[in-house]
Parts: sequence; C-alpha cells; structure tokens
Amino acid sequence: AFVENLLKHPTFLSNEYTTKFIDETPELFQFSKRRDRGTKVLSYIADITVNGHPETKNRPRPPADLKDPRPPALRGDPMMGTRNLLEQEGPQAVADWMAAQQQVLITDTTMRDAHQSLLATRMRSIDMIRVAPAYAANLPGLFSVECWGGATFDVAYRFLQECPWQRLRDLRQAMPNMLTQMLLRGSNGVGYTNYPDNVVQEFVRQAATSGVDLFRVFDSLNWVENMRVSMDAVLEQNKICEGSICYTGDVLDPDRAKYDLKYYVETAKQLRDAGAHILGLKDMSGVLKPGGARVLIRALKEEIGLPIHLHTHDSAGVGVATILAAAEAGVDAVDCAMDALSGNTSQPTIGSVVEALRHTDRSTGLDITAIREISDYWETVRAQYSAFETGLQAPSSEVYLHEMPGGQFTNLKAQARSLGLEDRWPEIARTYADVNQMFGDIIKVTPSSKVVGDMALMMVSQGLTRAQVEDPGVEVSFPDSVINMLRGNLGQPPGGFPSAIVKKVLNDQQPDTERPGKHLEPVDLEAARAEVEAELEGKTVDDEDLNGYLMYPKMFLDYMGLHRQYGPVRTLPTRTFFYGMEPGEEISAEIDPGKTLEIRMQTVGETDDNGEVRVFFELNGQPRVIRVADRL
Ligand code: BTN
Ligand code: 3PY
Ligand code: ZN
Repeated sequence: AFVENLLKHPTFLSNEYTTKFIDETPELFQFSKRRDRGTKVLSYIADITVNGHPETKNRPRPPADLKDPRPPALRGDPMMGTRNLLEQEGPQAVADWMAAQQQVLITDTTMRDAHQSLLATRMRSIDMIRVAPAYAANLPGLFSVECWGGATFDVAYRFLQECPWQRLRDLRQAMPNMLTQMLLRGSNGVGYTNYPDNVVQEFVRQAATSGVDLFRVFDSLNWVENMRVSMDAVLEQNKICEGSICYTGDVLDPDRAKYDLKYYVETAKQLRDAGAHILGLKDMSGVLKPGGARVLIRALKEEIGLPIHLHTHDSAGVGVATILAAAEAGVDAVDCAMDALSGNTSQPTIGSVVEALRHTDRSTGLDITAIREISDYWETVRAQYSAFETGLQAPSSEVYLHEMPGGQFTNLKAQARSLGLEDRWPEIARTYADVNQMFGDIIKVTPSSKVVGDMALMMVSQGLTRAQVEDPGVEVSFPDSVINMLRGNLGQPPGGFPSAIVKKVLNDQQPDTERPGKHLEPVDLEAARAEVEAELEGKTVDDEDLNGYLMYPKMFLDYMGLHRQYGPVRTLPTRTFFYGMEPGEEISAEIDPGKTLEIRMQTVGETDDNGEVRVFFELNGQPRVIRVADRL
C-alpha cells in the first residue's frame, strides 16, 4: 500500500525528482530512501503550505500572532522521585510507599487522557518532550505522569506521522526521576479487539523496555479472566501493575443493582489475587459522584488492602468534589490534568485540587507555582490545536444519562456531525443509553464503548428504535463491531449478554463464551518480522516496529511509507506541521541531537501549466526549490 501512496504522491510526479529517479535507479523505493532528510522535510512543508493539511481543513485556525510555546525555566537538577524507588527497590516497594503516605498523591494525565479527551488525541510529541524536563526538575513530587497508551498509540502513527515508541523513549529520557504511566486495554492491547496472547505479552515486554514503568490495565467488560495475560506480562517485567476496575452506573442507586458495592469489592479481590500492586478505580465517564466515592473507596480500602488510585473525568463538573470525597475516604492517589487542559471531559484541575487540599491532613505538598508555570506552557500549546477543539462549552449532567467515556464523547459528536446528525445529539445520547440496556447494561469503555456508539449512530441514522431492533420480525443489519462483540470476541460481561439479542445479531449461530485469547493462534513473531521486512523491501524491522505492525498492520505500513517520503516531520513546530509556512518565515527543526535544519521559506510561485507550484526555500543557508502539485 505504501508504494502506491508514494507513486501517487505529487512529489514523485514532479520533474525534478522523476528525472533523477529514472537516471539513477529503477526503484522508487531506493530512490526515496536516498533523498536526504532535509529535502524530505521541505517537501512536506511545501505540500502543506500549498494544499493545506487535511485534518485542519475548514476548522478554526490558531491566532496569527500566537507565540511559540516556551517551557518554564528549570529549578536545578531533577530530584529523586518515585521512579528512583522503582529502580532501586522494585514495584512492591512503590506500592508500600504509596500506602504509607499521608498526602494525596497526584498523577498528571495531561500528556495522555487530557488531550485524548479534549483535542481528539492530536497532541504531538514535540510539545510534550519540550516541557518534560520542567516536570522532572520542578514537580518531582508527582506520583506519576500518564503519557502513553490508550488512543495515543494509533493516533501517533495514523494522524501525526510519528513513531509512538520514539515518543516514549524521548519522554522517558527527559524525566528520569518520574514514573511514566500507560493505559493498557488488557487483551485488546492498544487496539480495539482481542489479540493473541503472545502478541499482548510481546507488546508489554516492549513497552516496559522502551520506558513504561506503571501499567494501568483494564478490561472493557471488567472481566478479570481476560486481564491475566497482560497483568502477568507486566509482573514478569518487574514493572508496576495497576489492575483496574471500570466504574459505571451509580453504586448508591438501588435500581442499578448490577453494579453494586458487592460487585466492585468482589472484582477488586479478583484483581488483588491476580497480582495487582495497586488497585485502579477507573471512572472513565465521570459518573462517580462524591457520595458514591465515599462509600466505595472506604469499602475498597477496608477489604482489599491495596493502595487505591482513582481516575475520573470532570464531564459533569463534579470531579473535584468526587476527589475530595475520595481523599476523605482514604484514597491513595488521584488523577488530575494541568489546569489549561483540565475540566469538562478531561480530568479535574490539578491546581484546584492542590489548593482545595492545602492545610488539610491530606495536603499534596506540590508546588503551586511550578504547576502554574507548567500550565501556562500548556495553555500556549493548546492554542495551537484549535482545529481539534470540540466546541464543548460547559460541563453537563447529560453524562449520567449516556455514561459515555470522556474520550468517546467528543469523538462521537464529531462522527454525528460528519453524518449530518449533529442537531439530533439528544436523541443519540438517549439511544446510546438504550443500546447499553439492550446489551444488558455493560461497562462502556474502549472498545465496548465504541460498539455501543456504532450501534446508537446506526439506529438514529436509520430511525430504528430499541423495540424494533429487538423484534425478531424486523430485519436489522448490525454493524460489524456489534457482531464481533456478541460473538464473544471482546470477552464476557458479568452474567453474559442477553440471549435474545445474541440470537438475533448472530442469526442463531452460537457465541463463544470462553476467553478469546484461548482460541487465537499465537503469531509466529519472526515470520511476521520477515513479512514486514519484505513489505518494506529489505528495511530492518526492529522490535518496536514489529510491535507497531502486530497491533495495526496496515496502518503501520502506511506510516512507514509516509515516513520514508517525508522524513522526521515530528521535529517540525506544530504550527508548521498543520499549516505550513509563510513567505519570509524561519523555523528550525532538530532532526538529531545537535543536528538542526534552519529552514527559511522565501516564496511560493504561481501554479504552472502542469498544475505544479515551485516553493523556494533556504535550507541552512542554501537555496532549495521544491515542486508540488497544486491539488486544491
Ligand atoms: C526522525 O524522526 O528523526 C527519524 C527517526 C525515525 C524513526 C523511525 S520511524 C519507524 C522506526 N521506529 C522507530 O522507533 N524509529 C524508526
Ligand atoms: C482508552 O482506552 O483509550 C481510554 O481512555 C479508556 O478510558
Ligand atoms: Zn480517562
């Protein structure tokens, strides 16, 4: 597929390159490899400048006078942090230390969940790596930095033309004293369906090797049976295993008895017995209310004996209240986002939580000035991503109706918009709730939440009600994701899926109710590596690349094709990556440590008779001309 991409691409259709290409080598691929990285990056900038970036088309543009984000000054060398404890004494020592602390510990989610929930996961590595040293030097008292996993893995490859592994390595290096934390979807890895056990094991091994210290592991149906392979793999790496329960419903509501206190305590015991060092309570939708938190945290503290790490979203505006209630009930650590990327579908506001707890017996001890400086940096970063803002203006109690995860809400809204259904949002929200009941009241979190969302959008766009869908006499063509889930390929919810809907969706075929990984053949890893190397015409494929391929084969190959064509575009400033350059503008891009491209754009020519534009640059003082097709 990538060869096709290359062939179609305007750069390769331009005379300049074609001539050289025909003269020097019959193989497009070898040729593209030989172009120097400076030329590759210039061809990217020229293309975006002339044709725009497809992702920002027709979307709000950042202000023209926006300043480059400037990270705060470092206050000396990084002090000892939780990572040093992990390195010196191992994961159990971190859990023991955690349980012994008086203060509420804080995880910063800005580099993962916050932008996943507010900016469609589009934040680029460069904006994170630049501020990482300030975290290490100025906020060494944070418990951890969630900066990897969830949707960031595929979005990096798919939309940002970046290698997610490189992001991880760079962040790890820049924050040597801090625990790096990732979100792992159990047997779904960082994908949307179950993978063979050895693929999950290999992924965890690589993530640990490339820099993840703490793995928050969950299952999208809370099926502990389906989490063991990934949890065992984390334990084997001697990293911190946070076994997590996803929270749904309302633990205080007698009418929602499926997910009652007993359910959570029993599930937590299973996670403890499976070897978790920490118990995660993952309120991905932000429906955990203060009263529920008080009761639930107290019970878990009493009955489980593990430190508890609470994750919530501020979707309804109740997040800080829930955290304070959890703090009173003895929670050990909580997740917050830096002020500028907090609130609404993101995490509660870190500065507000720090201030709210100050002068109490659970005061966090974090430096509020350091927080404000880092948040000021994030504010200028966020402004660069205005194309990905959702327009959500306020928190909303509607989340108690639909229970959508923070990361899904804005995504589904965008999908609704693209289907022309945006003004029917309240109906979509109600239908989402109906679909949840139709599937038996399930946990909704990636990937099960996507299944519910697919079904709800299908019903609203086709005008189908729940009663019609359930009626054996009405023919319904179900989305593939629904068929996949009801076949059992994501595992089993408590009590199973309702048999009538399973029967209808599967056309009377039998579902598989065993653990999906039990029946998935192990992948021959070396054969897979040979296969990718052949696809990439002889390029050596290392373990990180192999893991990218195993998670997302086609997407990985597409990424590699574009990477060969455009080079290290991850080093471009975000504004340049999304909008190209203006005549007269100068930027620099550090493509290797100490090797910097100084790029000045001079002019953009007129479109010629062949539909091409010549773009004039200076690269490290030398004139360069790039031709691109005008596709507008
Ligand atoms: C650069 O961006 O400066 C060049 C590095 C290229 C990274 C490539 S992308 C695929 C492969 N996976 C990695 O982790 N690194 C290489
Ligand atoms: C993810 O899986 O990406 C999530 O954020 C789930 O909450
Ligand atoms: Zn979340």
